[in-house]
Amino acid sequence: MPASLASGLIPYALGVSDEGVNVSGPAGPPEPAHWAGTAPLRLVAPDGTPVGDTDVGLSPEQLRDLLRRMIVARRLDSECIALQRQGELTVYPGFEGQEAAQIGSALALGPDDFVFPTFRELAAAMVRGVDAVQYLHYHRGTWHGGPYDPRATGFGPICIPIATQIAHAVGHALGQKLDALDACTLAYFGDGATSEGDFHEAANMAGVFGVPLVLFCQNNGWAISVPATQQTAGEIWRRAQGYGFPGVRVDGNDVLAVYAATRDAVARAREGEGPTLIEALTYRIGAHSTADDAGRYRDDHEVDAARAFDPIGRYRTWLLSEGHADQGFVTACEQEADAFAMEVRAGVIATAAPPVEWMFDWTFAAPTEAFQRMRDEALGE
Ligand SMILES: Cc1ncc(C[n+]2csc(CCOP(=O)(O)OP(=O)(O)O)c2C)c(N)n1
Ligand SMILES: [Mg+2]
Repeated sequence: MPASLASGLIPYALGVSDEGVNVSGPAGPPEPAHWAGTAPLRLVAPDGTPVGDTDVGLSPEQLRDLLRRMIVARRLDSECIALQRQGELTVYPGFEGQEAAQIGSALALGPDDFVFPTFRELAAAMVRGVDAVQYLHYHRGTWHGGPYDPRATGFGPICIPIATQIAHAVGHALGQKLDALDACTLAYFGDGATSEGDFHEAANMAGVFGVPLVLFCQNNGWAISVPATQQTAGEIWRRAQGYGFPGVRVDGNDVLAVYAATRDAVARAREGEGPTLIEALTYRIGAHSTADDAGRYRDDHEVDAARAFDPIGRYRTWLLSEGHADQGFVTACEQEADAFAMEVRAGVIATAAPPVEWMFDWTFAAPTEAFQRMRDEALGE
């Protein structure tokens, strides 16, 4: 374990330079604008060279698994966009570029921990064992939130209202604390969510009650068409100090750094040391969702520049150069990803709409007259 991590979060969270260091150095490609400011925790540079202690306690097999999961997740993501374009999904929010942030963080959790997601964490959901076809029911419009079992997977229902899940996560974490469980809760949210009152109320309460919570912000620099610079004047990770717990800024496209930072936050939570706010700097290559045209507000040059920070290319280069995997492994991952995407495609297309009466049957124990009328009309009775 790197010395900085072994001694806890605070050394690299609060002791880093305030002077706006671009750790790529002057020769490196320009980082996305919202990455400016405090240098994030980074173990592998964008070109794949190690810049920190990459021994985060994972075996070679686990290190390979990180790459495999990222390749499979990206392939599935692109298949979902195709499915939406073909009318098989109603709307779909892609996550290309955010694979490291989601997979590195989700893999740092234990089976008894619980995740409160937004609507964009399909990659994290798969780490938790959520069935992808069941997850996609939501986006096909055949079920609310997906029919997967949150208890069995430790992964809550998809949450569309921005930031509301953070308050739910605090409540859940408080329950874990009161029950003295050896477990924690992780809430995912975006940079835009931190502009909501719900974020503040939840973070404040989390600090006051010292709950076992990881607040994981994927800062992609945009809340639909609003750039982070227009909605937040300060750095997100710093807000933690005001709530009385540590904040961490991590390179969200460096899967090892994300894993290390989340693992430490999880350990703090389990040890009764309370919440941690992680700001993962990332960049989403695609639009906000299939209902959005990012070309109306985002410059293509920005997207091209961000590709230099791709989480998969960087990690693959590192993994191969360290001798933990060879090209044959990468090819096998790509083949697995293709086969999996086809399997999920077939599963999604085979998913039929549930009977219309279900919409009514599970709403009221004792239906009102007006409700009964609506039911009859819908069913043609
Ligand atoms: C309470 C609420 N207000 C507005 C919206 C509409 N909306 C959907 S996504 C989004 C932006 C979210 O940005 P961010 O939190 O950065 O997440 P990202 O989409 O970038 O992953 C908004 C405003 C919503 N879903 N809920
Ligand atoms: Mg965002």
